[in-house]
Amino acid sequence: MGDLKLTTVEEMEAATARLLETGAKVGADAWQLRVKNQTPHCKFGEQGVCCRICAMGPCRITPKAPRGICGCDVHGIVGRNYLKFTAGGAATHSDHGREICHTLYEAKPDGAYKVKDPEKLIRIAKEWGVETEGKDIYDLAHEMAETALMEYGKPFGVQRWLKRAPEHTQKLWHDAEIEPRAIDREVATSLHMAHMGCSSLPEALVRQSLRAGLADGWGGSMCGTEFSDVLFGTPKPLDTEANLGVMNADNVNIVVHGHDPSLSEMVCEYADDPEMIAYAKSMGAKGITVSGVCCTSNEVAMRRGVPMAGNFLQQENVVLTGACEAIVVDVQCIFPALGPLSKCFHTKFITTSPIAQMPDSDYIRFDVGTAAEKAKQIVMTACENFKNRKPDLVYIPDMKQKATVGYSFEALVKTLDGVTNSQVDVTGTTKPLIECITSGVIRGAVAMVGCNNPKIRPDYAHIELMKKLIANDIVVVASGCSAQAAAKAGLMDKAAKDLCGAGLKRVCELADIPPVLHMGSCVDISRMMVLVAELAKDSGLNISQLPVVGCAPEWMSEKAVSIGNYVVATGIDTFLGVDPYVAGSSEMGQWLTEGVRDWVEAAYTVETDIEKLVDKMIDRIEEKRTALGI
Ligand code: XCC
Ligand code: SF4
Repeated sequence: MGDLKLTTVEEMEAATARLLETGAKVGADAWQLRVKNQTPHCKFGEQGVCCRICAMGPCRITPKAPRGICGCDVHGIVGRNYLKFTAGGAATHSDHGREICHTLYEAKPDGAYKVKDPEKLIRIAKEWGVETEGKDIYDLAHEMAETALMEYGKPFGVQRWLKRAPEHTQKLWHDAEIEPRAIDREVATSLHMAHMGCSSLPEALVRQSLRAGLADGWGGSMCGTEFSDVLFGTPKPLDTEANLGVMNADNVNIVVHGHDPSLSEMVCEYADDPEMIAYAKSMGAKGITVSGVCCTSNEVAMRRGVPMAGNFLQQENVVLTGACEAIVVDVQCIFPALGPLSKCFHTKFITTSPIAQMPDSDYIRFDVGTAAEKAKQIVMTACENFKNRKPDLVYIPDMKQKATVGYSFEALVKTLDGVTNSQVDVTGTTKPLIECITSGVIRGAVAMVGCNNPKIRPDYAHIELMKKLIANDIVVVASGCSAQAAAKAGLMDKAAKDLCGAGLKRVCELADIPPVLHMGSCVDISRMMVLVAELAKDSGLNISQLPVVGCAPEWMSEKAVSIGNYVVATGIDTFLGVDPYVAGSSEMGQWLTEGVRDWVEAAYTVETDIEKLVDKMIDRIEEKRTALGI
């Protein structure tokens, strides 16, 4: 402890440059090169003013052509595009959640998938009013899986999970008519509204965007998180490592990438199997190293301590090491570039999901029924590929950091239990955290989430923002690629307490936590929703009064916009470092940055200047404190 040396963005960039030299040697393409070909981007697209939802178009709005052929104005076009963007994200997260429910439905005591956290299953069953007494845990699992699956298409009523929110929040949602009904319905309704000749009123389009977002965060994503915990265990703090240096040149390297833990859990299971390790040895390797990229990595890091090779814009780097025997992917955020790139090396690019099929990949179709044998086949394929490695192409940057991860809501509450001087019993609540915030030891919290985007120097915004926040005694909870940026830099090492202000440092010491807490993958932003809901209930405040904000400084995906919408709709001011293609409409800008506040007590701030972005967040947190008189 105390001897922390952060890995700087400059060091990471130097490592990437060295890997790109290998790429150049073998004639590989790279995102850095493709960005150049795509710059400058289409101005109409950037501003969101291009419409091609009917075959009379495409129409694009300019001062000389202020309306499309149907007469739609720029606000309608930008608004529809924004809603469609949201619907894409909500569908994606929610379908991931649905897959998890199906996996739970197939769980068997002697099968590949088991119920690892029966207590959590029972807790959720009670919450949902499902009878648990005397029921076999697997019968209950199947019943709960089916009940959850019904949430996707039920004809009447609103999402069950909404009841977790404080009553005040539920009332806001009800009054604004944004309570999500069936999950699939909100996606379908969004597409319906955005069809030619339906909604072109920004207010209506924004309202549905919030509703579709809520169907994700308080619907599909929450199913994904909660039932993943039931199946694979609720994360608890554990130690791991992050950055490319976690790959091991002596071992068979398998990199898991994507989002759905159903696949990666099985791959990890088999990679630990003595029979497989012996097989790797018989191929000339010393063992097997599994590491991860993107949210699949977060899932297995949180539950198994599997190291994180990197985040979104590092996915090509793992292949460029020349030491990757197989990159095994499930769904989402997978560059189609991995196909041609892996062909420049010995790497096997293994796709596994009917949802994410790509050229130049080996497709080993993975499903719940055959999970065990397919996972074994994947691990064996990787082992057999070890001998095809070209030693002169191997270069793994010697770069990694220690990270303590695994802060599920449950783990967080437990960890913070001791950090209180309270005379009253606060066990199992968020009250210790509230005390820290009220007393000013911690000024507030920021939820840092989202991707990398070449429009922002990769990881720089994540890391610099977090450093400044913790120095100002603001605790950071992180997920997705933002969490991985933190881990790679060293901010999830407990020694990072030395970068904090005196108050947060003290809390880190007392609770034995790092100042940036890894809460999981992007569907796990639902954990953050549960956290703020409980903070509000335990403090008697509204969520919007808490000195808490959300931030996605480098986001790129449709999912991120869906997330932004539900975070705002939950009452949390949200700060974006990249514009969601709404710059072309003053009315849409007005709705998102101000108008929605009348409905949900929070709104967006878009600020592409990173320095200003962090200052604005700190100011907002201090404003909230002042309003509370703390
Ligand atoms: Fe994908 Fe989830 Fe973004 Fe990372 S943070 S690039 S969405 S992996 Ni979700
Ligand atoms: Fe053009 Fe209207 Fe068709 Fe869009 S819906 S492409 S604006 S005619």
